[in-house]
Amino acid sequence: MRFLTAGESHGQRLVAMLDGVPAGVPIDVAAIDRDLRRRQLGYGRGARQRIERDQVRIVGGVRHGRTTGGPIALEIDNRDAPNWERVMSVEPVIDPPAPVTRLRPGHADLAGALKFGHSDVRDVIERSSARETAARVAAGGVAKALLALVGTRVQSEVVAIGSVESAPTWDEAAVEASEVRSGDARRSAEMIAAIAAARDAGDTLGGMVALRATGVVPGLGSYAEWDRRLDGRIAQALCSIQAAKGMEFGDAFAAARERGSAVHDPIVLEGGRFARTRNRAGGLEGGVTNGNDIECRVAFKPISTLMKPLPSVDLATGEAAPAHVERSDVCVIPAAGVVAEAMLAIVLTEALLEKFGTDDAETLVASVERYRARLHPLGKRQGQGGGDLTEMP
Ligand code: EPS
Repeated sequence: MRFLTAGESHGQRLVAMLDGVPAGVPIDVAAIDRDLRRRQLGYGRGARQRIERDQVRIVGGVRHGRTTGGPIALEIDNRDAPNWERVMSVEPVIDPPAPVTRLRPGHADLAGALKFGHSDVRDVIERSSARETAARVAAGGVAKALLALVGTRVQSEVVAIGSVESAPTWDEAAVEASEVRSGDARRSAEMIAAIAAARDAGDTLGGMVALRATGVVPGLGSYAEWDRRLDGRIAQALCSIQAAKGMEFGDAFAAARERGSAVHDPIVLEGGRFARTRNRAGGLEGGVTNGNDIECRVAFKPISTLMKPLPSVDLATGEAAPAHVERSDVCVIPAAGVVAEAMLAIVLTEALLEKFGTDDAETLVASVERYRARLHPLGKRQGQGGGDLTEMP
């Protein structure tokens, strides 16, 4: 499967293209729109989200509610675009807007301008903006639909905003009811207060998101080649999200300070099935899914557009100048969780299709069932009855 997005933050629309999705995957447009809505919510979002009402328009690859096997083309309109017609015109304009030249520390402004030789940072901002993540979430909706066929589900929960931390509850109803997507009501209130305080100070806040995939097919990825290790590929996908600066599988950073005997997850047989007494590895060993839930966390820096700007330099004059200020968010961590779900779903779908490569969903599901059944004899050989490497979904 291949996946690309295109489009600018204030251009006409965002586009996502997915190629290599098997035929026959049921696509529920309302479910994709629900995820797009979830991405727009969250305490600390800016005024832009009051303008947008993100909805997917599928313009290729789906017919009568099912994928056809052709490339899937997805579009999401930018409702704000009419207000940016002159700024974003595809054709040259006779009265171009003043260029953006005051570089924002933390944003792609300087690195992007140096790389592409832009003298107007607007050319960088428009594509580096996290608005692009709406297209990722729409594509992730297709991936989620395919994963559902083999019993795999992806969830996210906010576990830190600024210095307010909480343990994941995985209580989906509570998470979705919380304005910061934390299942812990007390911590939610503290997180909201922290965002409000940052906003009042003209500042921004980052945080952390926990991700979990359940019903994961064991054996995805590979230990045999560096670029096929699934942990590395998941890390790449998650760290590619705007503002993401780090991630860990299981509790990797805590485990780095402990001894092996405390860290590795003992293997036991439970009713003829292989099981673990804990999951500190986060569901991957040797770059391969081991059948446990995939559990990881992603750290996001605070948004880099500050209402009280940091000292910077003007790209055009080379003189000291405060950074550019424009409409932005105070905190995007609740939305970042929804984007992270999409990226994890996309990588798991890629890995699933690599292992069970096929043109149609029915054959895919049958192959996965046969593979899962093949894992039984291991338990049988040890006289434990019909064991399975993992729980069947
Ligand atoms: C975003 C839309 C953007 C920003 C945000 C993400 O809208 P606008 O730039 O029109 O306010 O709110 O983008 C950034 C934080 C950024 O640094 O570019 C969205 O839809 O997610």
